[in-house]
Amino acid sequence: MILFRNLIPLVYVCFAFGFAHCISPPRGVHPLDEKYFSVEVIKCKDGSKSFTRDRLNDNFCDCIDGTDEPGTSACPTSKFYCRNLGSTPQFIFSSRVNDHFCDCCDGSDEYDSSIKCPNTCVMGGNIEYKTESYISATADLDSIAAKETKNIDLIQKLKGLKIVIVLQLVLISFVLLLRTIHRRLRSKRRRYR
Ligand SMILES: [Ca+2]
Ligand SMILES: [Ca+2]
Repeated sequence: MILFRNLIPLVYVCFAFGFAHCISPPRGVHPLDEKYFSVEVIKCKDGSKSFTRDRLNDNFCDCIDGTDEPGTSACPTSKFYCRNLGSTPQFIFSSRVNDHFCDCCDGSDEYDSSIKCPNTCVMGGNIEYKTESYISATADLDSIAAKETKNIDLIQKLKGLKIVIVLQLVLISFVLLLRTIHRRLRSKRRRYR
């Protein structure tokens, strides 16, 4: 019966705010802090005051230390936790939440932004890793292109050299032919004398 009574408000919250609120942990919260935020009245971590659960991530700063806004940029002192599954989890400054720059490799910091951050965690790193890989790949392509250009230049030079050699051979053959004709003519002249 007690369990049933506890379930009624939960079901109501689920219908009122969507089932994601029932299943998902609060946004920007470290897994070890999930229990801390699971109660109905939550204390600011600096002990200054308390706030009700509906003020958690409501985009209004209630605690000076930012305890109530781990998932928004409302409190300048709060930190957003990126889960980054498949890579390294990290905390980022709340000012980086929805600032139109991808900071978490799972893209979770830009959940309400005009830009869409791809999840690059499974690619073995973060955005910087991806950018570095891209730069590295671009550099490799440039290097290959430069090598190909050098090879083409070498082939063209060899072709030019081949033409020069062929022309020289033709010239030498022509000279030899002229000399042979000249000798024959001279020998014929001697015979007629
Ligand atoms: Ca709040
Ligand atoms: Ca960001």
